[in-house]
Amino acid sequence: MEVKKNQIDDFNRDLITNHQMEFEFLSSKLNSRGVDVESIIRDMEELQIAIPSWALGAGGTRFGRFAQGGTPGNLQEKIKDVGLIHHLTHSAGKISLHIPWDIPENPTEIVALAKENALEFDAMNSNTFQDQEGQKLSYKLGSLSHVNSNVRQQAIDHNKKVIDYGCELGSKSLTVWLADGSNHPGQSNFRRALNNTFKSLESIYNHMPEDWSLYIEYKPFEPYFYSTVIPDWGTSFHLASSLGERAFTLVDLGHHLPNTNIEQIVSTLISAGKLGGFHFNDSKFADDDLTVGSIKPYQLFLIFNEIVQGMNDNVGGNPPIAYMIDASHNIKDPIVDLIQSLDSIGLSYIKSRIIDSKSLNDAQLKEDTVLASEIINDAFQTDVRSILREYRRRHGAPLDAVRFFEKNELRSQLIDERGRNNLTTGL
Ligand SMILES: [Mn+2]
Repeated sequence: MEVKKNQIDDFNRDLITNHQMEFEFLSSKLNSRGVDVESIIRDMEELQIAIPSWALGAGGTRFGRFAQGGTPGNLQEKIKDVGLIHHLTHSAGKISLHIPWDIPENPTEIVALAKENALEFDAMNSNTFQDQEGQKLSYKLGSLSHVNSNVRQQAIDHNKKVIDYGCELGSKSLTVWLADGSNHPGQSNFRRALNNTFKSLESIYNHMPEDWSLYIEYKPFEPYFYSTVIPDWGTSFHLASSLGERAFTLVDLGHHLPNTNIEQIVSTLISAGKLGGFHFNDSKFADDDLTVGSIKPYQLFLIFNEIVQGMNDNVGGNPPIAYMIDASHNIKDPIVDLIQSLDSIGLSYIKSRIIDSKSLNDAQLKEDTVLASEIINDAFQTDVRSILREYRRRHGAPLDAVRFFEKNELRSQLIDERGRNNLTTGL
């Protein structure tokens, strides 16, 4: 399926007058306050969010899965879907593959297709949280932390293989989400499990080429409910610091207990130069994988504030952060949902950029709590949607990507091409 330039031009024609009015009004207001709107629009080009290959199909819950028609049946179609999302937003220029769900059988062809769709390969994701068909040893009681060295070696070899696949695609990083944990007190020796994990990660780390990075994700519970081997950022940070300078912590928004101050974690990690990756999603209760910014947009804005300020000073020498949407949708059209997530990310980023950071700093130093909170609130309450639209317009994208997708019945076209009942690999 191809979206033509004239389709986008026709769509934008109806919205352009209103848009221009709104954008000019907001720009002049912000410019008069010393905000350089043009530089924000320019910098948005750098804010490319990776789409994971498992997010294009219908997600399920442990109770089942409801079919979505026209979802991708292979890696090629997944790349085309991400290409479409990028074409409609100019914000999703990266794809993140999961092995073994998306093994690139013909890397040369896959690299060419990604290039055709203006996509780069972001972090590779390994999987030792499931047993695969024909797998010799089971991960039921752990993988990198397992008490049996043969199981650990199998998990290490899998991660090395994922790095090798990534090298063929031009990826530069590996994300390890370790599901290992225990369900019963006494089942696992915490110190042994952590030590085994470190040794396993060390072996994986040493397999990475010089220009690769390792991202270590953490999660407090699920799939195990008594303990997790890497439950929090402190454990991830400890492992990353012990491994070396190319190992980093990865923050996934959904991997925190309720009410955790995630923006403070982000701030601490950037100060230490150890924030490698960031996974976006939203949640009400646990790791719900809901649309980014749909439940807690204020939190997302505060996180971006820390990222923008932290990366500006960057005293800790933090490398550029690898962003990815890590969500799974079982009700909405996955493409529409990803576009809505990208909208939320873009808006939060813009709002964090219009914070009057100099006045905020002055207020903090003058101990003026009220003024400091007013400055933060003023940025959050500003409707910055016209800046996001202007960014999209300048890159030949529709002013409203969700409406464009629906108005042009793009899902129906995908169903015509791929069928109504095809299966997408993934969760
Ligand atoms: Mn994640």
